[in-house]
Amino acid sequence: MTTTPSLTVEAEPYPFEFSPSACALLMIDMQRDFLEPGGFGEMLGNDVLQLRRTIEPNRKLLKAWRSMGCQVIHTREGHRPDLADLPPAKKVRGRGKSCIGDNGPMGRILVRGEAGHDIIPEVYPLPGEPVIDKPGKGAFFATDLHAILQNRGIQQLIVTGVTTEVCVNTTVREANDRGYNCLIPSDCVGSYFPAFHEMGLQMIKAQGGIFGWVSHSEKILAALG
Ligand code: TIU
Repeated sequence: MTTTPSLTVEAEPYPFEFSPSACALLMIDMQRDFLEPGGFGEMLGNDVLQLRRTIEPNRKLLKAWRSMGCQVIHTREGHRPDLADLPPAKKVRGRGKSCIGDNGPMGRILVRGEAGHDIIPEVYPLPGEPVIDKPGKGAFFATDLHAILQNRGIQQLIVTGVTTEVCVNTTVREANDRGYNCLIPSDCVGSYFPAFHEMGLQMIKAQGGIFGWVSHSEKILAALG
């Protein structure tokens, strides 16, 4: 199915064309444990302010996107309470004192149903907006995201959330290989490491947009009118 693009967003490496009815806003892992002071991310020594700057632009974009009646999909990284879907390699990675499934500052770390695993209130899903619980970094791995997008005729994605070089980048690469065009608003994605954020965006838009396009939320809002 081909849909005629009807809106154009100023972007790099060149303008991004999309049809609102065939484009979903995919918000990656805006979870309390990654973004809130006192969560798992901060416990690991990360500066959550690097991620918190994405909240307001995401909130504004989400509001505008919802008001157009466009599709919104959220993701959360985490595991079953029995940890049956947690690869042993992921559990022990980092050799930290606490690992996935242990008690953390906001409940069991990266376990579904725990407070820290949930999405921050500023961008909380509305009833009817799919929430994809993913065990990996990419949102397509071991989830029904691709089926949902196909069933809804989605061909383009605006991908936001955290972190730029980990779950956002992995998801954009997975989406690109499945035939989706992805636009990433730079102010709506963030990393604990500013240099990785910058390079994560460069990697997407280099070589003629090898994985996708990079823009800014203000430019998307301008295109929406
Ligand atoms: N959502 C996401 O990016 N999960 C991570 O594990 N990110 C890190 O930066 N570690």
